[in-house]
Amino acid sequence: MKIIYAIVSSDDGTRVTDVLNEHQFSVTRLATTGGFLKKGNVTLMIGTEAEKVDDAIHLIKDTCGKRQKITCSVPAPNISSVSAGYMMMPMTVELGGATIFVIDVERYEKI
Ligand code: 2BA
Repeated sequence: MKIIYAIVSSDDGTRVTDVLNEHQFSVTRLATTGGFLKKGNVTLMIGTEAEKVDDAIHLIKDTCGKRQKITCSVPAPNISSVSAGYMMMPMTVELGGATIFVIDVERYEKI
């Protein structure tokens, strides 16, 4: 038996929990905060047999792996139209990703 801790972005938390549940993984979702950025994220706790760990990690990677999105930044109200035009240029931002820990479970009981 293993326990997987997967820290994902808050935006991906619900989707990845649903996908894992659809594949018969039990998940506990914790609302957590990154120590560096002090921004909310989600930590998933998934208890599973050792041979299913890779399947769970593949599902997490497929659902919330790093990806890119093209977006336009919104100019601040006090910026001139010339600067604003420049700031409205599309830019590529990176989203998603997961930090995963896999830990041995010494004892597992449901009472
Ligand atoms: P990531 O490395 O993708 O980490 C995303 C979040 O995953 C972290 O949020 C933290 O909640 C968790 N995490 C990552 N590695 C961990 C570990 N070894 N142990 C426990 N939890 C871990 P934040 O702490 O807010 O970090 C957000 C992003 O800021 C990180 O993205 C990384 O790119 C950067 N970062 C974190 N610590 C840094 C540092 N000391 N110096 C420079 N950049 C840092």
